[in-house]
Amino acid sequence: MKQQNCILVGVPMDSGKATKGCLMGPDAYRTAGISEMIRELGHEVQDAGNLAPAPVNLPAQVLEGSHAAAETVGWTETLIKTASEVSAAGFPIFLGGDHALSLGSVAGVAKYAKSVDKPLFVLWLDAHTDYHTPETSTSGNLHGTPLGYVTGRDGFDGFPALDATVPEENICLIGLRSVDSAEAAALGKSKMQPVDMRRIDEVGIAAPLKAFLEQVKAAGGLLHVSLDVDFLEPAIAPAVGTTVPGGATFREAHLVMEMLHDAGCVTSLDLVELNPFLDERGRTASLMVDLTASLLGKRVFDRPTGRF
Ligand code: EXY
Ligand code: MN
Ligand code: MN
Ligand code: MN
Repeated sequence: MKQQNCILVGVPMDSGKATKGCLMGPDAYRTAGISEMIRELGHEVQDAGNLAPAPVNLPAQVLEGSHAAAETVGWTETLIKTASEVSAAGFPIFLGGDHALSLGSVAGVAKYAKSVDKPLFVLWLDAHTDYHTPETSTSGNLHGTPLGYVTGRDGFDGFPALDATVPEENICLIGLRSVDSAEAAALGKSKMQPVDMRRIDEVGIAAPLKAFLEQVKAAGGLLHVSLDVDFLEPAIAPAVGTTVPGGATFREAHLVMEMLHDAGCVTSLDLVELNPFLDERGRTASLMVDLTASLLGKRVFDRPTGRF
């Protein structure tokens, strides 16, 4: 990856679900040394500080049954604007905050991609599909809906109209092991590329990722990576409210990030769902920063190409 101008955007967002704690995420990454890590790898880094949601008054019946809907709509408005602007200036790294931030970060990056006439691809590293709409969600937690929104599914009345949707065939989900029945039904009719842990058990994590990266590069696309802490095996990353056993191992996660670096097509990143309140001595925050380092080129040594 060439030298990047990394722009950290703090998104202390907790409105996508009932449990609190993700609002402490941005400062946990800062405490874990994310800026210093980026600079040590030879990249530029700016910290844009923390965003706040736009003030929004939703009519009461709109999105009723969804938790903290007005606040989430306000965050989405702010994030669409910020993500499209920051994408033009550098490599945005959105420090979450819960996964509902991706309603706005992905929609904003899609808006930018459209403005530069490039296709946008999304790699969703997550135990969950997050493909609900407010109408299909049984929990009413909007952090389970970002892919529903950015692909243009119906049912998001009250949210900003999208400047650009992400084509479903441009989305690859890796790490799936918790899919609600309504999502499974919708997934069956979708063109998204779901890779569950069973497939990873059978063929390894590299093969499906390599195929997706070849698709991105063939299209000359931009690639947004959305990394949810719960993609990882809870034993190595406990600080998340929606843990699901049987996640990606330490090495599988680093291999994904190293392959993404080598492919050279990643243009924006979400780090989401960290809840420092659930962490032991910041070890989950530190792991997420280490994984980001692998995405930005950190290596044990520079393996001479073609030798071993
Ligand atoms: N599918 C479940 C729901 O919609 O409530 C769980 C969603 C968890 C979402 C986290 C961010 O990945
Ligand atoms: Mn998620
Ligand atoms: Mn998840
Ligand atoms: Mn409708």
